[in-house]
Amino acid sequence: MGMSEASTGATATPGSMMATNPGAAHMMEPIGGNNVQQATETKGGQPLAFREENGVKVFELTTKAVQWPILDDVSVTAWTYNGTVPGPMIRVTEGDQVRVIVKNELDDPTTIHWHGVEVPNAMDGVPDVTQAPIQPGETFTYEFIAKPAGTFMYHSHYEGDVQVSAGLYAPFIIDPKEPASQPDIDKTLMVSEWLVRGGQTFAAMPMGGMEPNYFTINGKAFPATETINVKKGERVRLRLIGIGQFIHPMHLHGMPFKIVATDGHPVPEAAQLTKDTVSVAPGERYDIEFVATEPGKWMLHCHILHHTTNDNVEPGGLMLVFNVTE
Ligand SMILES: [Cu+2]
Repeated sequence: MGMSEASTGATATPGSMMATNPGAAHMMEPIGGNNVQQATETKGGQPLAFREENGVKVFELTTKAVQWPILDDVSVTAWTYNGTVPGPMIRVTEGDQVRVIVKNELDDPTTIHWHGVEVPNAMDGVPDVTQAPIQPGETFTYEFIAKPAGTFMYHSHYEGDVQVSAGLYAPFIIDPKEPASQPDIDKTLMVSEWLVRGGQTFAAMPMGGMEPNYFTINGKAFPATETINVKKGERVRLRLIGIGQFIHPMHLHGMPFKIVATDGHPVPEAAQLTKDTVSVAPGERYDIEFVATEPGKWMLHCHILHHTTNDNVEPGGLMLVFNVTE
């Protein structure tokens, strides 16, 4: 997806496009690449294994394009970390020395930003500001101490409007050194959007002709979203992460919740709001907790109700079921 291709004027454009700046052409090209493989994994956001080298936790990521199923019969062309959407979860403990080796197998340059993690400036992943972009075929190593504890994420910072929308995002969880009481269920849910038209995938964004027609939680649209099974009386923590370009007021049926952390930082108990809906804006994280007191199949869904459709057909998109049993 280089500028030479963009300047030929052969760019496929979805719908009515308003951008006339040639520099904006990257937004309008379909997500693709020379080597798009079928995804071999079906679940994104799973914990990434690491090795220990002299007290450093070493993780390896490879950026690559895959066909990623968001529904049984709908796949998107996604740019991924290690072949899944979201990419694999990096989960470490506060104070850990972390090294992440990133190999770029995309046709485009990329970088990684450690969103909310307090890293040294040179590790912040902003192209041409804190580092040179990682060119196709190149490898770059990030290294930093994991701090503070909380719910964070990592994502591309290179042409982020396209690359993040295309799937280059994943959870980064830092557990406290001395954890407070642990919930029985601890789920991280990353919310985003897609534009699929004519069998091609485009980066969805809030501009004319680029609005999304699919919406995913952890890379899946309802009914392909995970059903979360909970026993009555269990305490549930959800780490909601907005990583698309739209705001999503996430509403839980059946049981109110408390907002226990915002953007990774704990909310003092006296300040914790009791809510049944929380708007998750792009880049934000909300950790919410509730006790599953009522048996039944309870929905968590976005309350912009168009976001609970698949290509304009309800039900779909940003819905998932909590199955609370005795
Ligand atoms: Cu929404």
